Amino acid sequence: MFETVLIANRGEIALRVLRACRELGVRTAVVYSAADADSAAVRHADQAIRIGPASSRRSYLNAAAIVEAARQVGAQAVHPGYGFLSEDADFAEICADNGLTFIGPPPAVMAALADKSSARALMSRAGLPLSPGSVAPVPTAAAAAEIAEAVGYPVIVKAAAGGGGRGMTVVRTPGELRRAYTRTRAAAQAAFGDDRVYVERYLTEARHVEVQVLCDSHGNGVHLGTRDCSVQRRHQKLIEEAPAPALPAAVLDTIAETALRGALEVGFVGAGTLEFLVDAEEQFHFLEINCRIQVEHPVTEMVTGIDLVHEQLHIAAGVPLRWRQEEIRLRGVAVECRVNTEDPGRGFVPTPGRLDRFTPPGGPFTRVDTHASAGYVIGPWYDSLLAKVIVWAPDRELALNRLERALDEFDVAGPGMHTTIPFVRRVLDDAAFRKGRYTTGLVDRLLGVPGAAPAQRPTATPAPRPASAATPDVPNRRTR
Ligand code: MV4
Repeated sequence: MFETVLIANRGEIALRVLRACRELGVRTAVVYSAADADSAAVRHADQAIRIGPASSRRSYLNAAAIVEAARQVGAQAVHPGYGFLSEDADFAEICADNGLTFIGPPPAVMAALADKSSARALMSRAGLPLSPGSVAPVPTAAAAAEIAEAVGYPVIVKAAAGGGGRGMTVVRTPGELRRAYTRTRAAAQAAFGDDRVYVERYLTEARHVEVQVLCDSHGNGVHLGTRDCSVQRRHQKLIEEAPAPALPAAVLDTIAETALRGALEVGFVGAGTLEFLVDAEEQFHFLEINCRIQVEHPVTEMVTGIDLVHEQLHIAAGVPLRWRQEEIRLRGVAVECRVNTEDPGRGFVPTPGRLDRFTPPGGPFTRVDTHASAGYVIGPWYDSLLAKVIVWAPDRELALNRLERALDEFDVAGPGMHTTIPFVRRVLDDAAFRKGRYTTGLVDRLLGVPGAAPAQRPTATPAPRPASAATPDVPNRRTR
């Protein structure tokens, strides 16, 4: 095992990684920006290195400063957390060039999978079912139109360099295609410096189901079952649960086993997540693979009893996988909700500021992952994730009741401060959600977004549309 690991992240995930290191007897060093000098990770780490000003570009995205910090503290490995440099193959390579172990897949595997078009081609070759559409990048608007005609409308134009919902345009009719194609390419060029796009049939009313895998550097792998992450607003997840509900165990097993086969086939190493859409006919389609620890990893930890960050550290240190597939048992149901400092009544605008009161919930089978405490100041520079509340119970009904109980206890207050708790409560109250029969259309329906699909049950009364539903996103948040 490593002697010292450098944690190249902030917020709750920096603390999460720090705790895992400490439990394994690994010394911790954390980098921080000027805005995070008073953070919990800085307080708890064995060493803390200031690497730059608040601006992420000049701190948490500054590869040279991070590598220099690792040299200063004598770290052997770098844990990138999620977001920031966690899926940056160039950073992984810079680490390797400087004799540092990047805690994640080999740089070449990361690069091949970061390109969503290439990931699609690799997974298709490995036998994974894809949503109908192009595998190679689509070179012209005419070629896009041809593919769209073949797979049928609606279609979605996606940037090869995108992912996580960035750089995608839904196209409902042939008349809109040329313009959407041209605009998506231009937007992809501006955002990623890469204008390649591909075209898929757009699957509506599907569920977002993902599979957690662990693969070691000796060709062994296991899957840790599924998570449903369909409750998203503008590709920010709000509620995640494990296992995915209301699907037959045989279907979930097939998806999980197929995902693991794909990961092993492409030489994946580390903790990874394969994303699928599951349609109304219970057919599944590969979307993309994420090469990092994910925000929602705790729900998988709660149903498997396996600490995913421990496993990441062991795998990066070259230790053979410590689990056989038969040893991994899924028990009960875990549900996580994200508590963001945002105002759901005003289009989820971030509400940074001082936390005058902050008392997170407690109680049985209730876990809170947070970096915050009373008096802590949420700055405007980074994402607005304040805390994750995760509960476990033997069955889904009790897990949802337990989450509601935990949210009742959560006391957060400060000047101008709002949280996503009231909106999460509305989801937990929703009849389709309660039954586990919900899709990626759920949040838009609750928000009364025009064109949103009706509820699963056509008799349900639509929620009134809040005045805020059209407020645009604030652009300083990172996608995870
Ligand atoms: C899709 C899709 C439907 N059809 N692709 C969003 C995040 C990224 N990982 C892929 N995503 C999607 N890709 C096809 N061909 C639906 C999603 C999607 C989604 C879309 C609208 C609103 C919420 C969503 C939540 C998860 C996934």
